[in-house]
Amino acid sequence: MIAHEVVPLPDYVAEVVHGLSSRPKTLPCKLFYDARGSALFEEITRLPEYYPTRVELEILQDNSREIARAMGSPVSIIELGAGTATKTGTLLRAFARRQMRVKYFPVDISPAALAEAKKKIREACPGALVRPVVADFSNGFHFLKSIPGRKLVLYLGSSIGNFDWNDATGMLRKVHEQLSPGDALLLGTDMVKSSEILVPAYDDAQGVTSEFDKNILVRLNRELDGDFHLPSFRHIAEWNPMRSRMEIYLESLLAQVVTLRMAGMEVKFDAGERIHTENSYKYTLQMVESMLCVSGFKLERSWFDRREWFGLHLARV
Ligand code: AVI
Repeated sequence: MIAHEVVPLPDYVAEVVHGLSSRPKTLPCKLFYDARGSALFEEITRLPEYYPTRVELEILQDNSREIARAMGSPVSIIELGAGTATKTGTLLRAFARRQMRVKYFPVDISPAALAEAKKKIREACPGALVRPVVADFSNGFHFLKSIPGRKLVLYLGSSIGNFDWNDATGMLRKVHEQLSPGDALLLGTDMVKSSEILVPAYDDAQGVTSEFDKNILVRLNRELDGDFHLPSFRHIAEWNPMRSRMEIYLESLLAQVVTLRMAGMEVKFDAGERIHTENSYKYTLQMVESMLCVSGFKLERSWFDRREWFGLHLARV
């Protein structure tokens, strides 16, 4: 008798089947972030065209003291989606000048990223007490309740911009529910600007963002036994001023049929047909204020870079 090994299906299969059967076709942008995709995103943050990471860091460097002063009494600092905590050192040092011991709780789904974060913060701010929290935000934010004292929650990098309005406000509301009066949120948002700056930031000359986008197909080929032929798709980045967002697509260059064997699915593409893989919303201050307000927060202060390309917003519970 031949024993057949049962390979469990990844938990995102239903979303992929639904997305690729829809019109227009879509894929969830969370699929970008396997090991290769996370490394490619790190590479994107260092590209000359991709300004958000650099500009946000500049705002933090220029205003950390003021942010710490505006926050007031000793706080526990919790960073959602901390990754390797590349930007947080400066802010923690500013808090260290004002309070006896800085308590920093980086939160991420990846234990490897958190280990790296701990190492980085130890170097940048040696006195800080670092307590990594492994958590998947799709299970909520209950972990916030167990962190003692007044809290400052950081959500940096304009990661909020990858959610549609309802999902963004839904997520912020869930964070708000776990906080107490006096606690605060420091939210990073990429601001509306000219398409001449935005489009190259999402379609760089070296093709790293294109590789990042196509990595979703590489992942489906590997994890769902697919046969996407990468050269038959091209990466597209468009500014949609009506919806205030960058839209990222993969466009089929020809009529073709792709098979995802483990999902039991055949996907037909017309020439020029697209898969919508990501949105990245760009905000005005008014949009930020109403997003925070709908979620229960009150915007207290915003800091910008000199060109107002990126904003950091302190909002109070
Ligand atoms: C993670 N996120 C904030 C990035 C952004 O700018 O929306 C993801 C990204 N996609 C393409 N380039 C960067």
